[in-house]
Amino acid sequence: MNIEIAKQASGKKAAELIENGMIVGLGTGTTASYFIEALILRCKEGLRIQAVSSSKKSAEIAKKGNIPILDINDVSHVDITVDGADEIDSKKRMIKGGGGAHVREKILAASSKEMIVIVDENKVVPSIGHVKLPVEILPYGFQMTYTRIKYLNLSGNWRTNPDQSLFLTENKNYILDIHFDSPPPSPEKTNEQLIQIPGVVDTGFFFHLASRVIIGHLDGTTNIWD
Ligand code: A5P
Repeated sequence: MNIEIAKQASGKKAAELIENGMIVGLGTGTTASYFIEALILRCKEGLRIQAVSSSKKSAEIAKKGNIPILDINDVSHVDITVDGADEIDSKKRMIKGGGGAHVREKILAASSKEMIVIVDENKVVPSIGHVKLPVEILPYGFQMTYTRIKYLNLSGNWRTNPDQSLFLTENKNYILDIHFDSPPPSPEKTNEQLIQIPGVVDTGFFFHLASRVIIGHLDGTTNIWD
């Protein structure tokens, strides 16, 4: 499918920007996986890097390709994090977390000197909020946490596994996928209101984190927002 070509193109372009000696933050998701595969090829050609991962899945892919994975608590800094997004607008505001890894992804991105975002062209939108907003929530008192979210006139669905049990993040928390009738006029305000509620670990809103954005197109070309 062409969309895969677009994702792969952005991942490959990002891999070209990685330099010897870097500690690289690995995002999660299909586009991030294309990046990791391209990075493995570069390592086979002689690139020497180490990585920290936002998920077990990305760590597994990298390890299979012999990329050394470090524990985030054993590194003092991350040079560059490369990750996908579910939606991004022209101000580089994003919604992430379709894969349920946004809390770790945000920690990695915030700890990095640079976050490169890799997306296919369909992810670029005039305003974010068409996709559901994943919000990670502590299991303790989660129904009461949801009641307080509903006071904000927001509602959503608890993410489930195929067997209908509640999905658990790698942090052992739940995810509420909030649905907006239309994109929120101020995602920043909505984010502030949500993160002030006890029990909310973090939202999938990412602001002021992306630096370069690599957009992959259906014909396999890319362009970069600096
Ligand atoms: C993972 O939790 C997400 O933040 C992903 O980065 C995001 O959902 C993009 O995923 P795809 O590259 O699979 O579309």
